[in-house]
Amino acid sequence: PRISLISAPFGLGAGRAGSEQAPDYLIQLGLTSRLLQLGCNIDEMRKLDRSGMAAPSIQVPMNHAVEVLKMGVALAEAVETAVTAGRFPFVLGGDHSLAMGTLAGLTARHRKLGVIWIDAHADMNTESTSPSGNMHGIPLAVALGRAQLSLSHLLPGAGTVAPGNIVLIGARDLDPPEEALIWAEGITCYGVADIRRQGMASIVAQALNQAGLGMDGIHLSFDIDSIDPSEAPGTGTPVQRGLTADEAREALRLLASSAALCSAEFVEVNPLLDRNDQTSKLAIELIALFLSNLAI
Ligand code: DIR
Ligand code: MN
Ligand code: MN
Ligand code: MN
Repeated sequence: PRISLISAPFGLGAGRAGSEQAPDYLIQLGLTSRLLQLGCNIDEMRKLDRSGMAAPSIQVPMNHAVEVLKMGVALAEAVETAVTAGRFPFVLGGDHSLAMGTLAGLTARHRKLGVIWIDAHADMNTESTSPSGNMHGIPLAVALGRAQLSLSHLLPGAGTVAPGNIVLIGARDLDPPEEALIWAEGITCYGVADIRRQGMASIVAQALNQAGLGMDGIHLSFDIDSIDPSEAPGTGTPVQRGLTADEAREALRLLASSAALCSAEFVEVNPLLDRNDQTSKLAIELIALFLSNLAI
């Protein structure tokens, strides 16, 4: 498919600085040349800038909320434009608060959107349950319509994502209110033990079925902290006992091959916290694997 590569150099939704450097750093380390070498059909490359964007009028009592919302507005518009033009949006972050912008843009176009969320975390806190005040911890609660902030604050015409069409993979560090929300909404969650028992291929097949049932498309949100810190140390909130890099490779290859996938984002690489560019190099490899295997 024709891909719209949208760089979002933004990290103020995380508790530690550095993820805003990832897009430029990955490109400097050879990301785009690798994609061109592999023959990826990149139609458009955009780098977002939040300066000049107007923040929505809602007051959000969280860290850097105004900046997060401005970036979300810019990203929502870019994603909506890409989808309208028939392109596959690939968002390169940046921290995971960006998902609010991506999902706003997507739900404005796909009324029925499934979401596969590969992450050590559930990102399902609200403004009132967040232990950190960091906005990268709330995007799924916002998408569900369970927070004060909603996707439609970022883009008029944005919708919500139904709990039955959200699947979490790799989650292993959940705050109690997030666990309660997952239970209350009946959200499907595959932990690392499930992956070891059933194999990643089976988990991905189940996730595609669950997330995509009756939907217009599926969005993949990939947080690099899903991978074990031994293989991906360069991220702001590492959590032990994660996916192996091989499991991530298998998941991304299988997801890319599904015709149901309509968009993806890749977030939370922090070059400042990395060891010898280990995480950045892995990220480049995973993104190239994913984009070069995209179906359609
Ligand atoms: C924690 C950490 N649940 C929070 N979340 C992270 O701050 O809400 N998400 N790191 O990626
Ligand atoms: Mn996350
Ligand atoms: Mn995470
Ligand atoms: Mn936590």
